Amino acid sequence: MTEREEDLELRLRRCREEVDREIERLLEEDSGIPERLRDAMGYSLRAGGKRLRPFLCIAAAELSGCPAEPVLPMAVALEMFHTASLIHDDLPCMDDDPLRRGKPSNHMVFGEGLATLAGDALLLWAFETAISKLLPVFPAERILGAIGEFAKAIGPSGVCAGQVLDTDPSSRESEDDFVWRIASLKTGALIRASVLAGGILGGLEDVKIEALYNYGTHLGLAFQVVDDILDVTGKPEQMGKTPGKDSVQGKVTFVSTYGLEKARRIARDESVKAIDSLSCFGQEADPLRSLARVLLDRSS
Ligand code: GRG
Repeated sequence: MTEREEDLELRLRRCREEVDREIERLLEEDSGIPERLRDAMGYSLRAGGKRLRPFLCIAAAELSGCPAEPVLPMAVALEMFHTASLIHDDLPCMDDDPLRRGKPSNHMVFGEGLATLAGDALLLWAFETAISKLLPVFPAERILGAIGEFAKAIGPSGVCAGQVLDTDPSSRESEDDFVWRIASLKTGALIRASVLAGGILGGLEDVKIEALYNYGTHLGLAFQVVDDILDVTGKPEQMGKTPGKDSVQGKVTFVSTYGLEKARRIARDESVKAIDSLSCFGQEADPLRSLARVLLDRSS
């Protein structure tokens, strides 16, 4: 492992610990949540996960010298929504997966009704948390900017749009760029919003926000291509979910569209483009650069 990769490992671990601590604190703090709902939300929030979106948000905020701690509520909000989307994605009416993050999916433990509500509640708790905890710390226009990017990324022209294209056969299109559209909406939009939210809260100037936009776009694509590759080549313990489901369900993926080798090339190209997007930053962007490199290693 290179020195930079070791540094990234350490940063990722620190971020995971901070996010996990904050999640525990919030779960304890809100006494208005019925116990069953708290259990269901807590089950998926505590089930592990790389905490990649919080890491991106914090690393982007740090580009302007902003410390991690005040940005933590935004980082946790991104993880809350991400977890909500995984709960809903696993439901029998969607991808119908009994396994997530190496454990039985939420609906397998709590039933479909409560799992649906746990996802709904996490989505809305994300906004409640971000707004209430950021307001005393950041100027209102930065909070609005960050939350605006978040909302746009996950709504009807973001993650939800991507999920419809991915799961509804009637929305299928035949062109090659369909798979790019699904990936950039279903996965890329939230990854991009994570870096944008951090950058905006940190007060970066427009040209640097644009660089983060490009970085997030390419990183999000690389991430989904790698996820598609792992569905074919990965082991259940590496993925924490059922491998091989994409082809069983007839999903349009980068592997089904281009084959394994070309998919690997696309992942590499997108990762390089992500790194190139950061040319206006100095060493302060090394964690974001290293992440794009390490991400690729997962698929080789
Ligand atoms: C909750 C309103 C609402 C909408 C959700 C179901 C749905 C709409 C969207 C599904 C989106 C989805 C599951 C995209 C896949 C993204 C992806 C590649 C997830 C895996 O992310 P990792 O590897 O997972 O970061 P961990 O477990 O590490 O967090």
